[in-house]
Amino acid sequence: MEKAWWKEAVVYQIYPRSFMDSDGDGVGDLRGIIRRLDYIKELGVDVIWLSPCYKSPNDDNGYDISDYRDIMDEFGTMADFQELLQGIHERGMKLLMDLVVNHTSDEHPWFVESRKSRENPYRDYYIWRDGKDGKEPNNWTSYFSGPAWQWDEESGQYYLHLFTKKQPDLNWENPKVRQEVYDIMRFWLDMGCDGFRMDVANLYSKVPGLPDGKPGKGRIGAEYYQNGPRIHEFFREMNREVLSRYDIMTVGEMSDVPLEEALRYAGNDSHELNMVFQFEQDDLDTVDGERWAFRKAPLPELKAVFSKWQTAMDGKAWNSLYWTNHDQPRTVSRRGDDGRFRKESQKMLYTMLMTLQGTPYIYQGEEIGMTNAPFASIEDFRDVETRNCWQERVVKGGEDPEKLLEGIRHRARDNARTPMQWDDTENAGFTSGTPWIMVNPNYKEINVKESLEDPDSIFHYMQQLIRMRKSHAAAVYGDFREYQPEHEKLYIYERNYEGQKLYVVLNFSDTDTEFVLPEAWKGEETEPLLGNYPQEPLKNRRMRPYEAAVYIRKEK
Ligand code: TEU
Repeated sequence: MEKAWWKEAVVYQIYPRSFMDSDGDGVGDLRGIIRRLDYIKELGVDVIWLSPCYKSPNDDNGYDISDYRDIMDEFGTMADFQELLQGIHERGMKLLMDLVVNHTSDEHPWFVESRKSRENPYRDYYIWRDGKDGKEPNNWTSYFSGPAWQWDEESGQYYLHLFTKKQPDLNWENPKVRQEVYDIMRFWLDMGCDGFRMDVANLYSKVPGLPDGKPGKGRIGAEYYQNGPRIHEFFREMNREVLSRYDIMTVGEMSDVPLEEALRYAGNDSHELNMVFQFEQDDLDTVDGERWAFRKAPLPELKAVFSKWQTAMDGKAWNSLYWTNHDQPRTVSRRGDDGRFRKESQKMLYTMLMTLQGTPYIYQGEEIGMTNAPFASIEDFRDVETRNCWQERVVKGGEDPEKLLEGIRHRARDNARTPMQWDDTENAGFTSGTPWIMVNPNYKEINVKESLEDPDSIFHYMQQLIRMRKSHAAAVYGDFREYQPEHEKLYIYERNYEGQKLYVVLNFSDTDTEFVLPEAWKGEETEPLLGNYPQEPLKNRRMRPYEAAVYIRKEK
């Protein structure tokens, strides 16, 4: 197993809009982040991934970029950015930028040109097609409701947008587009940035001819643009021209990436990317293509997903490990217990993340156990995905609003986007103005100040976890073996690396649960390494509610 700094790193994701507001406009900004760098450093992470901070009309909170070489007005200036980068480097951390190049904003100068006429030199930067029988060129639907095509009156054609109509898809078939993207990447890397998280990175290559997709309940057309025919060629080209020339880290965000594909994108010898975010754990909640279903996946199913990726990638490719991000509900509400056992369950869940093979990603607020928000009505939501869907299904489609709202409450991306809770003062110390989205009222109890004061807090436990990972190579590089996979409440596994052995036992339930020592562990001499309750020896015993216990084999 080849060692690398990005395999040993722990990443912290910042969603700038919701992190810290320094100027009272209710929107987080770069100077706010600068103010909190010591806090992030104290947690013990190595890398900060910054969600997009480029110029943007914010139809999708910065995932619609109108200038890739400048900073969004609400977030600050290029000088602020440089100060932030320097502050990160001075503290021995690195900065991962968000690269959003499947699409641009419709306000990007390329698209402004492109839509002017069919003859415009930028026409072919995007995907334009004639209609079919007075309708869209094909039946593909957008991730954010409705058809994936928008009619443009002036030039008399449709353009493709897999996300909102203000996010037209770039035409990666055009070599000029790819060179533009590589130039943008060089711009940020030459400035000193340390890598990229690549947005919807498996959607760049569409099947030529753009055939109709298979009709069904969920999104239509995905089989013709996910992991498309030229995608690996594009990444090898990008790697040759840009990535291989810098000592950086890359992670491609890829919903619907089968294991065989991930082994190619992130394979040791693939010369593509370092790792991918795969969505299999998230997809467990979805029932029958319903985006807003909120089934809590039974533990054996969740374990099967993680164990499969652990085993299959070992020695061949590298995993990324995450529970949530700016697109997912809060971890403790989704996988743990955000009531009575909030602290215990959050600690247990992150014990798992920090004891698996791969690079762990912590989303802002997870280190203090932030929860889903009690959104009262549709007016409380800001996310374009949610609002579009409401428009389509309730306003136009006449669906039962209460039923849909219930699903949205559980699954909405806004759950992760409420402001970071810094203290128990007004607006949780996030802003002196009016926050752009509601603050979770539980900030009085759940906040950074409280967490730093409480020696038993999730924050301090997370620090211990990160330190443990850094001082035990088996936690990073060890291979993975699972026991009792059919157990409905416990996740039991070991990690082995060059004679170092870790044993992990996790209770995913809110009740005392009988733990029976696996046959293979009998007679081993072990000692407790870490846990979220007072530690007990590794033996047949009761695991307490949401207990996590990590052991290490005694040195001979
Ligand atoms: O997300 C891609 C994406 O399709 C999912 O994360 C999606 O938001 C989720 O499955 C819910 O439907 C990326 C970004 O992370 C997201 O914030 C952007 O909105 C999207 O791409 C478009 O750029």
